[in-house]
Amino acid sequence: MASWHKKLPMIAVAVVAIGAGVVLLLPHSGSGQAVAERVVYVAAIEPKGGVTVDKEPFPVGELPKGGGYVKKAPDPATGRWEVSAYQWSPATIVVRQGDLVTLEIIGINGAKHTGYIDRYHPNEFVVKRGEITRVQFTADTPGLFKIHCKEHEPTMEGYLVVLPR
Ligand SMILES: [Cu+2]
Repeated sequence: MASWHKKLPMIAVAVVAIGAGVVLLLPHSGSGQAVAERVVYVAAIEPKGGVTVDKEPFPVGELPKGGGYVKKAPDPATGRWEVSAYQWSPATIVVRQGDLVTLEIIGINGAKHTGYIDRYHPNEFVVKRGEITRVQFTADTPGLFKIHCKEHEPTMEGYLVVLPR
């Protein structure tokens, strides 16, 4: 965590020595709430449903392209068909302006996800199944910012919501 602070020069961290002790002061907002270090646990998931054609006919309509939607035609042997959609879970992440944010992302479904976040993490990061990818940034600007996955558009799209202080 010590190296974490070194990466954040815009956060004015004042160290004040009082007597023999040292007190670490984080900046405060007008509302009196201190800047927080937030760890948000995120998963790359693929909710799936399936049924056999004797119970529900296979829907013939096309789903939007991009890799996010997956529909498997009925298995000739069993008659079972399946549908799924890739998602970030949670898809909406809410933090406050000034927060030091770590997204700890686990890959559960899908071999690989190439993600990026508008403004806050334009450089791509990769999430692999069974591995954790950590994405860190300081939420310095309020607003809504999309969280993308290049392999699974349009469904694997989330929002980072940065609330103003
Ligand atoms: Cu993906």
